[in-house]
Amino acid sequence: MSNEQARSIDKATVELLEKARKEEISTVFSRADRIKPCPIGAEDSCCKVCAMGPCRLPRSKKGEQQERTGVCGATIDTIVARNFARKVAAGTASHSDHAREVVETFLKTARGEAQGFAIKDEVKLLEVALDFGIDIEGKDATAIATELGEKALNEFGRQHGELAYTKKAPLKRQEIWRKYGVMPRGIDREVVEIMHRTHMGVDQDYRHILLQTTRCALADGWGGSMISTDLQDIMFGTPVPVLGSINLGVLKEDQVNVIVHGHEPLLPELLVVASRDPEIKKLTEEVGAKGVNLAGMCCSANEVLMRHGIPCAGNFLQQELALVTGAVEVMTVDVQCQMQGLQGVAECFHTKLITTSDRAMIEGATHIEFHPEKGLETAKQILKMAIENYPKRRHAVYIPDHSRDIVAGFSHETINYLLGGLFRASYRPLNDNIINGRIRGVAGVVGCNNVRTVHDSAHIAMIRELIKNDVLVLTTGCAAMACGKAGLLTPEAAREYAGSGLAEVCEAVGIPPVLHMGACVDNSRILVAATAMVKEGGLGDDISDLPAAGAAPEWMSEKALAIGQYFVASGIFTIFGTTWPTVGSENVTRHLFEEFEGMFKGTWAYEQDPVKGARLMIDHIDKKRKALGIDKAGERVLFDMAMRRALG
Ligand code: SF4
Ligand code: MSK
Repeated sequence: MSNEQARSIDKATVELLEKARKEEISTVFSRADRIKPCPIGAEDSCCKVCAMGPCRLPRSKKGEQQERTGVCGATIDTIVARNFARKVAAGTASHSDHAREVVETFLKTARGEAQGFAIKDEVKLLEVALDFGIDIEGKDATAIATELGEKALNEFGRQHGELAYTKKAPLKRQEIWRKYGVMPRGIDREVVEIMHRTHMGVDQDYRHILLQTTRCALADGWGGSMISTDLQDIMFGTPVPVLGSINLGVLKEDQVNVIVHGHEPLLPELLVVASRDPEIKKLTEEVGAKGVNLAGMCCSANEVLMRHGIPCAGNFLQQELALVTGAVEVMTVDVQCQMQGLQGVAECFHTKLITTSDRAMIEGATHIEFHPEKGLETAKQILKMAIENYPKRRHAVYIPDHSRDIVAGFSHETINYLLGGLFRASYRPLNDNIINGRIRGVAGVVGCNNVRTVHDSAHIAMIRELIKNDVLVLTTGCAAMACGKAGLLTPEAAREYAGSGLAEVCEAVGIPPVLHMGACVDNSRILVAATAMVKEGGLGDDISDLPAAGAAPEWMSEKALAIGQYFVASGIFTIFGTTWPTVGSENVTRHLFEEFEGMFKGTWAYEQDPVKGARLMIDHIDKKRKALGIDKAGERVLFDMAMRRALG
């Protein structure tokens, strides 16, 4: 096996890694070979929050702590908890600042100030307005949207009370949050409070720090991320299942290739519109190209795939490799998960890397800022640059011949409709199939790629084990893309990979055994789906009662930790792979892995082996089935007419 083959289970990735090596192009893979992870940082036993440090408190090889405290007396527990809290704050801030941008664009759209945007889903507008307590009687869509935008914006700066969406959670869950004082007040406030509490000499009780960490994460899941998802749906349309394609083979040698990368779907939505403009089509023909081929990367890809079927070029570890093809005229990036290494790769080719957010610039890249007021103009300007760049390809193009069809776009609303039908849309059939044992349980497998593991391998190993054991998988982010590349996102995958019970249900409904629910912020859809299952009845009265579990087997970003923390605080058993950031403190780890169970009825776990991780999830699901009294397969009885009449 070549070095490259050992880095990824995806053939397109391996082929382009080989090309990068031969051409001496630096990528995340080659840099990871050079830079070994810092052992002290890996267990987060280093504090640098004041200039008397940094204070390093690593354990010896025998596991003993040589220094018990930092210079100020801070214990290893305080230091590790502070580091963890700051990561969750950064993750929450990232999702929520994305949400803020969405809300501001939403408000401009409602006021008629945003170019190219509209309110597309009026049904969802009404539903979300009701969630925010807006009186919709006698008001038109514009008035409701304006009021909703203003209320949503207030959620960020709110100082007291409870975030509006927390009322959507099961009542029992809300009571738990109130009992432990973790009900989020305002999104920004919870992030700021973590930064304050973790400043030198403030909160120095690890359990207390972790309570605020929980409150902050809940402000992400039941705040920023949920707002983002819902308002995007209202503006761009709630996703319905679409056929798309995935992997680097979606790039086209004879077309102008434009990749949208990052997280905010605002500009990408307008690039979709602009790419269909007759002027753009004419300019494309003039340079001898057969069209503009728009493709997505990372979560921007998930957004445009789910709503328009735009092809998805790849996930996190493939971003530089897309440019190594030599076929990309322009890559736009906005915020999050975009590597600075992209610019170095772009410089090896004719590719223009364009930063588009006022919050993110990359040295050497072209900066064309997106503002909703002239969004469509900006989109056209970018496409024109790409078209002009097409004749400047300097190298032979190499596009791996690997791409697959996928079905994506399973929003909560779609699952409701698909399972229950148009006239009785509900989660009843899902709950019934869980109760009768055809579906053993539900797992959310989400999150990133991490170059310290074999690209995509942990996602696929874990998910195959889950579906083989009749666990329906909901997926988002880079995990979803890994599934697409491995052929798990088509209805046919049910027959090939799923256990007989799950396959039977999937085939009856015509869905894949793994449902692609969107981007990172769309993990909020999983919370909504879990809540809908509870409210449907028969599976307990809280999310923690459900036979359900979560995982991020290849996580790398701070956002993943925020997601994991709000999953756990919502009552979901959650497993992370790759590495775990609190191993420096046994107390902090015990608190998160054991004591949380008693408090939040959900807990963290860490397991590097994805199949063992899946087994732990299945054990948890079985434990919950037993507690619900549905662990014995129900006898399937065929009702004759007399029995039906007796039912009344
Ligand atoms: Fe060291 Fe305390 Fe300063 Fe942290 S806050 S760097 S432990 S002295
Ligand atoms: S893009 S956060 S690598 S899922 Fe959302 Fe992928 Fe993780 Fe970024």
